[in-house]
Amino acid sequence: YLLLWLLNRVAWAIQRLNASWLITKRYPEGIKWKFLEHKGPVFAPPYEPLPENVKFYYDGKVMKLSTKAEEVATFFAKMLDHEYTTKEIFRKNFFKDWRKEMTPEEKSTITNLSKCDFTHMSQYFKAQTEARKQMSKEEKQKIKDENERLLKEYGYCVMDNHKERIANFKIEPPGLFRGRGNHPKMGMLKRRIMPEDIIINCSKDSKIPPPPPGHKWKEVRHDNKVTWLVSWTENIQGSIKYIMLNPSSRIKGEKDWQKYETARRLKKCVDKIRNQYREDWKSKEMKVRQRAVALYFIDKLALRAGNEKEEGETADTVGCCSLRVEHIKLHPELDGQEYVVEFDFLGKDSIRYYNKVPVEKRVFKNLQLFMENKQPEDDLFDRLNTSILNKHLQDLMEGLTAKVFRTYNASITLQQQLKELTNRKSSKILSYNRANRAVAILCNHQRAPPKTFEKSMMNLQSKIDAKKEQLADARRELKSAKADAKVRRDEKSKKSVESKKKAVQRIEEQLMKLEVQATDREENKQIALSTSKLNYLDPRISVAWCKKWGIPIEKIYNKTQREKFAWAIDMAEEDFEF
Ligand SMILES: *[C@@H]1O[C@H](CO)[C@@H](O)[C@H](O)[C@H]1NC(C)=O
Ligand SMILES: *[C@@H]1O[C@H](CO)[C@@H](O)[C@H](O)[C@H]1NC(C)=O
Ligand SMILES: *[C@@H]1O[C@H](CO)[C@@H](O)[C@H](O)[C@H]1NC(C)=O
Ligand SMILES: *[C@@H]1O[C@H](CO)[C@@H](O)[C@H](O)[C@H]1NC(C)=O
Ligand SMILES: CC(=O)N[C@H]1CO[C@H](CO)[C@@H](O)[C@@H]1O
Repeated sequence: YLLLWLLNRVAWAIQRLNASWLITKRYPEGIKWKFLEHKGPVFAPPYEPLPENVKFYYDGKVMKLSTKAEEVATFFAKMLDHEYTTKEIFRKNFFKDWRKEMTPEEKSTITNLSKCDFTHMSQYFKAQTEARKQMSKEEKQKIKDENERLLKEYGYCVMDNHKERIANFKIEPPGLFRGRGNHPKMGMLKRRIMPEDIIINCSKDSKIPPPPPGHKWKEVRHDNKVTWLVSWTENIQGSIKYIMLNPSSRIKGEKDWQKYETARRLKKCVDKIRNQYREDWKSKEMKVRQRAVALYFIDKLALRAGNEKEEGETADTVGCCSLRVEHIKLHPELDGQEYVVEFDFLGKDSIRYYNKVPVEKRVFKNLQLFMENKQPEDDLFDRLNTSILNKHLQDLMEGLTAKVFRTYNASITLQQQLKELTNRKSSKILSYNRANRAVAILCNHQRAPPKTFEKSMMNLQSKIDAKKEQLADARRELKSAKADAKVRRDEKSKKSVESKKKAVQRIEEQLMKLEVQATDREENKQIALSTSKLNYLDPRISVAWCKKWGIPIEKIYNKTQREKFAWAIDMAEEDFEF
């Protein structure tokens, strides 16, 4: 027996050690990773030569520049309106570096910067900037899509089983150095960074990123004491530049992440805790019995521990520990169920908690005992207060609070409900909201129906009616087109039937969408979904569900929510299990 006990303690110690190690491994000051894999940097796009009609003049005469010289000239042309280009040092530095890029012939011709005329080039770039502002929606979308593709491919790395956001995976394009104030090096050419300049840092057993075709990396290293992935030496000041992990992505989501990790730890030991409090219902000590019944309520009913009043809150609100005799009624039998407890009290934010729950016989008997010889305004758990209960929770599991039970139950319930309610044929969003609602009901996140409810419902209904009429019309048209096609039997009428068919289908789909919306809204009338969504549901469950069913994340999280849950969106895989 002693041996078993000892083994148990050792296992517990290892578990704790492990847990704290996991956390420091991921969010420490000086990270040491075991595994690091990334795709390398994104290089600046190659130089695109100017169109033939854009001219450069030297000493009043048109001159065609070589590609390399032209590229550097465009850097200057783009800055022509800027004060920099009038500064002596800037001009001197630029001219010196530019000449290095010229062919021998260009070098011998172009000897005086004041004789260079970049105005035509400059006008061309201004026109381009203008054109970019006037771009059509589609063109803008195309650019956005491409940026997103790059972010998806290069914007993340894997560090020890976690997908992490990379801060600056794009290498700055070449240009002219500006510097602050009157920097003596201003105007110098900031070279184009090539793969041959790049040092890659990643773990030996990772997929080492391939250099662009025809190129080589300067070096590939494996140093787990640093958190940068890529480095190179910049040519102006000789300083080393790094591509690193996005520090915010690791710190921002950390608290949220830890909260759900705590809830996942509870999942592992909840059975033990439940067995323990069941035992305690029989304890000789009144204090222990009360504690065990309170814990049962917290676990089973997701009650708050209590005494968590907001500053200045005067309403008579209670939680589990501060329940009074008047807040519960005991029914040995009610509506065909045995041992029913009827709760009726004001919880946090003065939301009424009303519930009739059948409980286990032992709990029922204990409650009878606690209520003996008490007045309605006496405390139900007279030997208990919030700090005692919280201390006990800490002893059961590090970081355990009443809220963790809620988070655990809400998250696990969401996961189960999503599994149960979603199938190939169901409307996915409706299923999601139903699952979310099941959780909100569990957590007692009720609300009064919004004032605008009736009106918005009526609006929706009139939309549905209009859509139905439209559908009837479309069906009639299809019918007559079919009849027509039977008589005429030509291509044109056949085509007409096809397009009418499509129209009917489209309207049917639209109608279904509206009807789903109406059902959803009706079911949502008295439930506040956002509280549980924002505070109790591990976002990785939702993200994984979206990935599994191919639902865009925008459908379930709005912009602010996406920012809050960025860590989960980055990290959750399709097969995430809470
Ligand atoms: C450079 O050209 C400018 C303008 O044509 C002229 O004023 C200046 O004297 C020239 N400088 C040299 C060193 O030739
Ligand atoms: C969550 O809470 C409900 C309501 O009390 C309970 O029936 C259910 O068993 C709980 N689920 C888990 C997994 O704890
Ligand atoms: C809770 O009860 C303990 C023991 O009776 C007592 O020491 C403590 O001050 C109480 N805490 C509060 C907040 O009432
Ligand atoms: C997102 O939803 C929340 C409710 O969960 C709301 O408070 C917020 O204003 C919404 N944000 C946007 C950008 O729609
Ligand atoms: C990007 C990069 O090379 N980072 C580090 C990789 O490992 C070497 C070896 O110590 C470090 O010096 C680099 O800074």
